[in-house]
Amino acid sequence: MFEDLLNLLNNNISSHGGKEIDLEGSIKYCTSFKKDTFIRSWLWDVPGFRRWRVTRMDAGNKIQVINSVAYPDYINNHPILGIDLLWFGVKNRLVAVLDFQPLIQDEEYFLKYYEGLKTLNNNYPKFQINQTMKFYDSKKYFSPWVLFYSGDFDELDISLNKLLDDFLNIYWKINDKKVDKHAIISQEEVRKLHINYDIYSCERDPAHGLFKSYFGEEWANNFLHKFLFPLSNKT
Ligand code: BLA
Repeated sequence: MFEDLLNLLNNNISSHGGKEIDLEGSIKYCTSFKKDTFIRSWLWDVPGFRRWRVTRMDAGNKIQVINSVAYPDYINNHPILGIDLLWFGVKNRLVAVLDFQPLIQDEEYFLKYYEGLKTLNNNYPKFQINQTMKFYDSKKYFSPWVLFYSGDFDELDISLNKLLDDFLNIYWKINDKKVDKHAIISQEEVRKLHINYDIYSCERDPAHGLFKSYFGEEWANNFLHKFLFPLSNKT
């Protein structure tokens, strides 16, 4: 479960010039005190990006997770790529969120970067936002075209692999343009917005409770602050 999605994502990153950066000890791999559960992460150095991380949690037929965030270089004001895929086995429930997370909520910005995502969103009606977010504010770092599904996995009559593949290819179209000479946001402002993204996400992320229950509080705190959102420690 999710193995194909993970391979698709990591292969896609490496085929765009991504080089794996080695991660230390328990950040790279950690086993749970609960049976047959582990979490494994990858950090990628990718042209055009200052950081791209991937995490996979495997708790067999209880929980499966793939999570990834790509932060473009500060020189670009491109949206952050956000992927959060979770499957809860007991209820066969899928939570899938894929977005080009906007640095700002601005008409011109949306016009510039969201044509592809808008089309993808139209093609996946079941992923059109039809529920309010409980943990996050849907107007902060989420776009109006976020693909968001929360419900029975069997009611989805689509291939998640195809969706992820399409989603990544559309994101590359933005990033293949290299440096945007007509950036709407200055480099310094982009840096501040990335810091705010990490602070905000670290505060809100429902993953903390999940990690605490499988890997302990100390590991959960360390993982969130050092790996998932390292800029959250900056003021
Ligand atoms: C929801 N994400 C969740 C939930 C969990 C995680 C446990 C709650 C699921 C539920 O409804 O029961 C788990 N989040 C994780 C894990 C990691 C993590 C395991 O960061 C790290 C490995 N979340 C993101 C990113 C996006 C995102 C990048 O990390 C953007 C695409 C979105 N996750 C997101 C949203 C929800 C969610 C929108 C629903 C929460 C809500 O309703 O507010």
